[in-house]
Amino acid sequence: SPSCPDGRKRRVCYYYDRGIAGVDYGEDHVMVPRRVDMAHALIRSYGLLGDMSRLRTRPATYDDIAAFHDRGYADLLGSLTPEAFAAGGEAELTARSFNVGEPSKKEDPRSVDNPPIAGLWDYCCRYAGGSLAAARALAAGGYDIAINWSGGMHHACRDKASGFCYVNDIVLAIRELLAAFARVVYVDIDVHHGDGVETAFVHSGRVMTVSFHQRTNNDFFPKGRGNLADVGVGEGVYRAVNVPLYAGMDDEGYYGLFQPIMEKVMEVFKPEAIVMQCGGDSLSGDRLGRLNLSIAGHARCVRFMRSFDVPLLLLGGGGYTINHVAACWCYETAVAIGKEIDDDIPQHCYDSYYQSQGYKLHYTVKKNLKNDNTNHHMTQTKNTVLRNLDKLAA
Ligand code: V1P
Ligand code: CA
Ligand code: ZN
Repeated sequence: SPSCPDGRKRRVCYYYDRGIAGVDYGEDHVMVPRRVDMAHALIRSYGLLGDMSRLRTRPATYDDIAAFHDRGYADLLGSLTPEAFAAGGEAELTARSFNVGEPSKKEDPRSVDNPPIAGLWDYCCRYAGGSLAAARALAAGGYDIAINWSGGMHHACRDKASGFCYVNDIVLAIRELLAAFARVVYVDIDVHHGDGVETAFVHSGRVMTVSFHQRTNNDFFPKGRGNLADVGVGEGVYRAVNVPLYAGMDDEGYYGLFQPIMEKVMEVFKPEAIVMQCGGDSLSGDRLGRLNLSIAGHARCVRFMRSFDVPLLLLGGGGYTINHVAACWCYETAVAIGKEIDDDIPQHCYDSYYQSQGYKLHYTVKKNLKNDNTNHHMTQTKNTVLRNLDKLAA
């Protein structure tokens, strides 16, 4: 089958913690944790759970989280409640100092990226616990691919929340992998730049970070990050890779950059493990992103990373048109397993969400969206990145 060109199956383990489905960022917020429950229900309805080990997830502990995060920040996450925040005073001030319920356009709830949500600490421990358990399963050698669609919170910083992310489960997972593997590559196909992960390892010679992301007038979130010229610092020079893209990018243009760049990354850096953030906001029709990838185009990148036969950690991330995201992560789960699945969505508890796409997994991308990526821009970007990577070749 096309998802398994080398004819080899992979041992896949899958982490899903039901405690995440009910988390609520607020009525007007675009981040909907229930999309992971939708993906899970779809995965189950396609019968894919039988092709993977579903392992228990122990929520991350305070010490797990404090291995990367500032203790003052971890303490805030562990103690903040929506009630204490609303009461004002010390709790609100401390929260705001860590960018939770951050000050922005006054009293406009829609502008609060990181709200002081109910069950905040529990939520962080659960999604981070999944990524940590997945990393440990790969480090122990029992599995080839580990999946946690509730992880991938790439913007969280050591001492502050950012872009809907509170705890950076990716950084925690990579640190865990570094105990078993000499070098780890991180690749991020979320429409946003993976700034939290890049910053955490910008000096590291053992972690290469690669992000493909949208760039519009230099003000697309996170503002000012992910420039082609940002290549890492000190031991980390040429081990940060940034691929800025303009709106309207299609499957062909995206893969035309992804394939040669990741091939070169694998050749010169020779990682012993891969962490891939599969944010679904790079898909066509996303509420925040303006790229034009199909599910097949997005998943082709996952299939390509899988083909190297290096331990692979698959994580979620952004994705704001939730029916598209759930369909995408279900399809990518099938790709990980090496199984082709039918385009017709089986009857299940969430099937009404897929009515607008004719109950098909592979919905149709926008036909008349302008692609702002010229061939000239894409060739220049590719050549600059490949030239930088050449400097790492022995
Ligand atoms: O642009 C900003 C902030 C507001 N200023 C202080 C800067 N925030 C963005 C954040 C996007 C986060 C993406 C997360 C991820 O990469 C990983 C999970 O996908 C933002 C946007 C926007 N269009 O960029 N926040 C919101 N929209 C938003 C919309 C509705 C409700 C709350 C926030
Ligand atoms: Ca990205
Ligand atoms: Zn994103």
